[in-house]
Amino acid sequence: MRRVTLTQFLIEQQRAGRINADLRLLLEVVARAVKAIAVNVSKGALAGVLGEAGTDNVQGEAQKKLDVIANEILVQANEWGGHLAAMASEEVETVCRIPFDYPKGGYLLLFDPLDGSSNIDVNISVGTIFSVLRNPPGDDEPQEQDFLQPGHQQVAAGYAVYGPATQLVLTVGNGVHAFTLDREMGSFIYTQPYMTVPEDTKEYAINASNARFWEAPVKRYVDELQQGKSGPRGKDFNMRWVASMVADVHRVLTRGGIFMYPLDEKNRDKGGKLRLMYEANPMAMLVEQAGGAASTGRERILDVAPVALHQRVPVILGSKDEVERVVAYHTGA
Ligand code: AHM
Ligand code: MG
Repeated sequence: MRRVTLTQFLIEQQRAGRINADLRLLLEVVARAVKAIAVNVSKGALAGVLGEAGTDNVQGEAQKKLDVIANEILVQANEWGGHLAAMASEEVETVCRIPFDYPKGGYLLLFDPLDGSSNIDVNISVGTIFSVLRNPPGDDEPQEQDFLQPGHQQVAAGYAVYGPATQLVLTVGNGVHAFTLDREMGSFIYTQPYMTVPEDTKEYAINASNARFWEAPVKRYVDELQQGKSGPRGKDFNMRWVASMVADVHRVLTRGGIFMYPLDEKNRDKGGKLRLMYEANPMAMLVEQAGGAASTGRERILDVAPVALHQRVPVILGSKDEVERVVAYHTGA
């Protein structure tokens, strides 16, 4: 069987006029960084990379050593290629600038270097999430303001999941495509073209320990699912919660379902739990590109006008009918 590599896939996307040479290079470099992160994640205790780094990130959360390592790998891989105007990372408070001795390009790269890092020490899947925007013309030294573009302006988005296999899932606005890392060859092989979120679902993902903090529409929706066959939905639902958004969303993209980190009494002051620019927007683009839907409960995620780099939002995404139902419960439609 002929194997198509990520490199070949990207060259074909360029030939078809869907991406230019700079965006191709950008995605190649992100993929290379992801391979380096995968090596570190898979070595675990052998490389002494587990545990706390002894520092807090901008969100006031304790950083794991691998949070810091993954961030450094992404920044160092991307700063010299000439394709970026600047970067922003969930782990860094301000805009990451391109060192003055390297050329600058037209794109902005945003990432969550290691999502789900509370799972690292227990050997459960973690991931990297990224989003690509255009640098607004005329701004040579991008400021935070230049990054604050709504998610529908993303030109590419994707994630890597470091599970039993390492997979890279990406979109450039033409469907969702998945690649699996062949560790012996060191290359990503095209394994799932045009992923689609199955419409019919019997699976939901939410951290149910927060149930007492949820708003009424979420309580109602989950309560109806839990009533199973004898309730208004007339069928039984299964629940899954990995607590790595990448792994939970990967499952939704693969076999359907709904993923929710809604607004609740605990996270209301912050606006939600998950980050708009590094988590919600890229995942929303992927899910929409796969035929699903993504909402805050009150608004399409990709239409949220960002006000801050590290802004948080409620996230409800997955199979379209289910997301629309949760939105209807919120809006009373
Ligand atoms: P992180 O970026 O600091 O790892 O936090 C985001 C993660 C998501 O991957 C996951 O969906 C969520 O936090 C889990 O939160 P909780 O532990 O409250 O269930
Ligand atoms: Mg995260």
